[in-house]
Amino acid sequence: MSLYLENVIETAKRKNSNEPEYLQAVEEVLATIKPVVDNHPEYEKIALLERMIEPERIVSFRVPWVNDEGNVVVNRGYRVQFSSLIGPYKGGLRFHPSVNQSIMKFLGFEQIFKNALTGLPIGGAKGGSDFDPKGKSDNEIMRFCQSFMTELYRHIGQDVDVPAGDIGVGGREVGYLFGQYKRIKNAYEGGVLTGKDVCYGGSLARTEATGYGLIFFMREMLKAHNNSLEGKTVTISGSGNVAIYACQKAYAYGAKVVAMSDSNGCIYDENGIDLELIKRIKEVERGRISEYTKTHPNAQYIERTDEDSPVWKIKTDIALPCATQNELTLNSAKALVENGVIAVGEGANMPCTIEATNYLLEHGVLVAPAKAANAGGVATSAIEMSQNSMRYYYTFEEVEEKLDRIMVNIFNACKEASDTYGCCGNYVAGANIAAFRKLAKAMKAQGVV
Ligand code: NDP
Ligand code: 2IT
Repeated sequence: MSLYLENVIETAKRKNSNEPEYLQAVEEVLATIKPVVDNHPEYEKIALLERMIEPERIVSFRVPWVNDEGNVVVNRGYRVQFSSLIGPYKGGLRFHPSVNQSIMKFLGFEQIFKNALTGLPIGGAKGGSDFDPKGKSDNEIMRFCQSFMTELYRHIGQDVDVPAGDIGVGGREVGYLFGQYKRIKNAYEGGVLTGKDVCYGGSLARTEATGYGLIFFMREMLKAHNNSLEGKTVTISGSGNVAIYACQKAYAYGAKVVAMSDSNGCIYDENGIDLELIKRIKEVERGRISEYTKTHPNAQYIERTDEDSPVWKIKTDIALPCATQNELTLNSAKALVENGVIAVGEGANMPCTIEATNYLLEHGVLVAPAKAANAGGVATSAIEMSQNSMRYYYTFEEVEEKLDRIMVNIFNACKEASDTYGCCGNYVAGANIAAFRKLAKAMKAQGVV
């Protein structure tokens, strides 16, 4: 690694020693862009890498709200406005008890690269709270969202920063957030949030977009290696928004999904997962995946007992981690390889540890990296923003067709970069390089800001 890159990493480690996820994301990118950085000695003088890894702004705030028992609860809210280089800050909101500054920064950092890959004019951001939506009533969720937005509203706007959903934030939460924003601003700024319901300005196919996009990317990657989804066995972690629609599209291409999970465990159904049942349990009843076996007693529920999810021990051709960061460890990667996995597609953000990714690549497994493979969600958010600006709607088919084209372009960009820089077939490096080249060019063009 060049001295400049080494120095940047060392300084980042020193300045952010208590932020492991953020450092992991930065190191993964910096380790792969060496060939580009080596070709541009001028980057060091203009501190290009130092500027790229430093968020433009971090906002952290108190979120007090009243629970159903009448007690006041205080959570912490965040918005990391990482980069406005190529468009307004853009990225989701995560409500999960694990949320902290390190996780917000890693997600914001990854978002810059992902958004650059979409080819659309969106910068990078992430936000959220350590609020745990599990077991909360609708009214509690609404009061929390209203309190959260009462602070967040002053930092966002349809040309400034446009949040959306992520873990724990779906259509219901976006609705409450939008309602409060509109009330405070006394203006209908449709494009201030994406992931809205279609009845008040949302885009058709946004709900499906991340999962569908993941499968479109997988289709392209397999095609480039003379393979396809047809007849393949698929296992998916998670059973939320991304997992559900990845499952739906995998079926549409003739694959068979045999396992899905949540944070407590996984179900294995050798006849193929009954997706309608999963949707009812997770989307309507907001229940646990273990309930699946009540309707399908022949399916198996395997409880999680340690950090390695049982879902990766199941034999599969294609593994799709669609739950959370670092959910696919080196142990899991070894189990997958032993069982003959062909491809891993990252629906979640940074689901594979660095050791797991390296192990998979070294063993000839195709890896579809998160920044590229799950970019369909944010790309469709950008399509939602453009529909809001035009005050117009595209049909479901129109949005899906645009999404498909974007995912094809993203795969081609990853492939071109990996071929050009001598890491043929390594789309992890390809995605980082393709995005970095664009961002570096924009950063140079805009001067020292
Ligand atoms: P949801 O909240 O809809 O679903 C999350 C799923 O992941 C649930 O099944 C949940 O299980 C599981 N999960 C969450 N945290 C953990 C954990 N610590 N360990 C094990 N399982 C966990 O979220 P999404 O589907 O929207 O997001 C999933 C992933 O995809 C995230 O990494 C997100 O950043 C990424 N992503 C999402 C996009 C979107 O458009 N929504 C776009 C791009 C990426 P449980 O119910 O037990 O918590
Ligand atoms: O990680 C992600 O890309 C998202 N959660 C979606 C972000 C968005 O703005 O649609």
